[in-house]
Amino acid sequence: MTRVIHTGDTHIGYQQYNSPERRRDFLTAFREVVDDAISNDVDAVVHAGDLFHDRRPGLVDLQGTVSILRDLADADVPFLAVVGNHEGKRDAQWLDLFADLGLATRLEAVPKLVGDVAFYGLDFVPRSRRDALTYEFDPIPSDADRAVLVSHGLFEPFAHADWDTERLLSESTVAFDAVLLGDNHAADTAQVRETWVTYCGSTERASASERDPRGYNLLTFDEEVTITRRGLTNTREFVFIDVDLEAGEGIDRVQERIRQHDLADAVVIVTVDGEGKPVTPAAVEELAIDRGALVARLNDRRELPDEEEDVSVSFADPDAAVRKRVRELGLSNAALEIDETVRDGDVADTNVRELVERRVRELLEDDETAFESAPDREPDDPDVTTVADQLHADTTSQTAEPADRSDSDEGEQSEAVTTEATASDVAAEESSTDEDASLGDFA
Ligand SMILES: [Mn+2]
Repeated sequence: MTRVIHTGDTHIGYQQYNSPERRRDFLTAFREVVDDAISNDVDAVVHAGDLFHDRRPGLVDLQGTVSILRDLADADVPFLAVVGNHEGKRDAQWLDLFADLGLATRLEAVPKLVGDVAFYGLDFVPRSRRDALTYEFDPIPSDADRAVLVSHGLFEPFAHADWDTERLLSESTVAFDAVLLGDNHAADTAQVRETWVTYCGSTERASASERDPRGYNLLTFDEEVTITRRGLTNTREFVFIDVDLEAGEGIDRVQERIRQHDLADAVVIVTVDGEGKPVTPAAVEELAIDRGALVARLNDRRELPDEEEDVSVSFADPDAAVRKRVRELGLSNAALEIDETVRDGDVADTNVRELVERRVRELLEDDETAFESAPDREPDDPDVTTVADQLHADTTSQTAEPADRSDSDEGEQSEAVTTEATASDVAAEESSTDEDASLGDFA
């Protein structure tokens, strides 16, 4: 019998909501998974990608990761992993460094045997290159009873899928008993052509859309393949407060609802829908922080007119001018989030188009009015372009060039793009109304 933990999407180094505590949380969650692996004496920890939130993790995050992997290695539990879309670099991978240190095995087309199970790996592959994939793997060793593929991407038959699992399984030179996946942060399991296909889910919430408790999978390979879900107990508490306001109701009603919850050390997500009067983020966030919350965010789904804004712009500070101009566009929070993704220096150029497409789809699924503009100008103002126009113009003009020259430039970005990102990074840090700059289920 062979038992392994299947985890992934740990996103170490993510300073969510600009909170240093949140940054530590992602490392703590990985620590808990590894501690469980050691105390349960499993045969391996399998990581399905996005160990790091981006391809430039900080030194403290790297030190913490090495320390955790060292404890796992000292307990003689192998760490087998593939590279996710967020952490991928052009030449060598962080995972290669850990392998050099004897702390990890990078899974590939040549199997790694654990007990009687042969583990294969397939790193994240951008969609533009998937048609050319041949799914060729080395034969299953004669002393193996089972074959397992570990990969990262949005596979069918799960939500937002763009990767053909049937084709993978039918064209693969190896018959897999199970496919262990990362990328979709929602844990789920299905059967495709007699093969178990499963997502372990993220270990900390990388976006406010991840409401379910976090955990990982425990797989047992015996007469049968058994997939069991295990919950994590030390993840940051998230308190979701959904308020549907009636006409005439406002901040008083929202605050009343906030007071009904224990918010100590929690991330508090207040979502307002319905009608009623304007509610300012500050009024919500201050009360929640007063009551002990670590972080609080207001997500106002209603369409209410904004107050007039001062339109003067100083060009002494170009970054400030960009921030101001973006605010004046009357973009929805959803559009602002996409704008940040496009200009985010941490997203590899070749991934931008795909990430934006995924995020737009998710936002629309969540709320079909997500991209309606904040009506801060007269609708008959001839100077107003629609949000769709803006978004189209922004994404096409900014992604076309990097995408076209893409193949040789998967990992590193040009100076121009890196410089562009500075403004959005600052804007993201100063934004108080937006959620986080994450990519929801796909971050
Ligand atoms: Mn991820």
